[in-house]
Amino acid sequence: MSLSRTLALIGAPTDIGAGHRGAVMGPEALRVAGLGEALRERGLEVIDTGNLSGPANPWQPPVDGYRHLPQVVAWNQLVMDAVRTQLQAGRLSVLMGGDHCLGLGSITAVARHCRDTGRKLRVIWLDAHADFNTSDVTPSGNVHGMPVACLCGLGPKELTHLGGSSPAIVPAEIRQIGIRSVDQGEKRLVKEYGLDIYDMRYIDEIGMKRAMEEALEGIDADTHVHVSFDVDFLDPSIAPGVGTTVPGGPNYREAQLVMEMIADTGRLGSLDIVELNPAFDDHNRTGKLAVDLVESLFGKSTLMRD
Ligand code: 6HN
Ligand code: MN
Ligand code: MN
Ligand code: MN
Repeated sequence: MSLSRTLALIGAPTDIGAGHRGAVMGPEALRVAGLGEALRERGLEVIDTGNLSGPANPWQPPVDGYRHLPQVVAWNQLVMDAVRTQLQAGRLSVLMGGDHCLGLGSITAVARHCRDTGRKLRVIWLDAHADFNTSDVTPSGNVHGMPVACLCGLGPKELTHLGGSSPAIVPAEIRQIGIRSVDQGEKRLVKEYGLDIYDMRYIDEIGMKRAMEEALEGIDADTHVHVSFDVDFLDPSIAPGVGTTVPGGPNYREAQLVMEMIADTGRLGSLDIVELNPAFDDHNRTGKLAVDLVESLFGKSTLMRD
């Protein structure tokens, strides 16, 4: 089974799940940074499907522990349907967010596609945060801090059952890399659910190469790899264009190595690029870096290797 060489870009311009305004501009910043052209240069046929159109951000305080829940549900339904349509058409799907609450809709669609086609799923979640909060423990009510919990069946029914059945994925299908900010109650939950977290301390101690070897272990010809790339994964010194910076993230080469090692699996089937916030960026520097890293994710390397 060989992976598709046709790729669909899906824009989801919203900051509905975030605590800062601005991720709504993410898809356009990625286009301006040349995402489509860069992927074409990698030999892929790229179709830009344009932007989804969902509810505006009413910018309200949380209700029962969730901010903008109805709008978050609406956006995730749109994303789920769009990703599903592209995967069913045999295309690689690339979601351009938007904030990370959209990972829920994207991965729900990917998980369903894997079930329908009898493939295994491996989600590689690149992030400073575990995104495993619930309404009881969230410090903010922002749903971009909750998508992994919802995917694992923990959260409001509208989100946990987005794709019909719940949970959409099991913790054994996901590896989280680069984590360095986990909230107090969230710590207890990720332990209870047994999430496989490669936090920055672990990466510092064993090195990115070994951490990634462990995270990618077991991927075979029947595995669909989904990468959920929260741009705040990167150290803020190289990627200031995000709303929730956390110091102590991967540097430029560590981040490239992550992408190169995922590319080497040859199993990448779908991608989210989320949390890019041009309002915090410096001349689209973070957008350009994201494109540079995505080129590596699609196999651009310094030398020919085999
Ligand atoms: N993201 N843990 C914090 C919260 O409010 O729940 C921050 C979450 C950030 C989420 O960056 O995708
Ligand atoms: Mn995130
Ligand atoms: Mn994050
Ligand atoms: Mn380091």
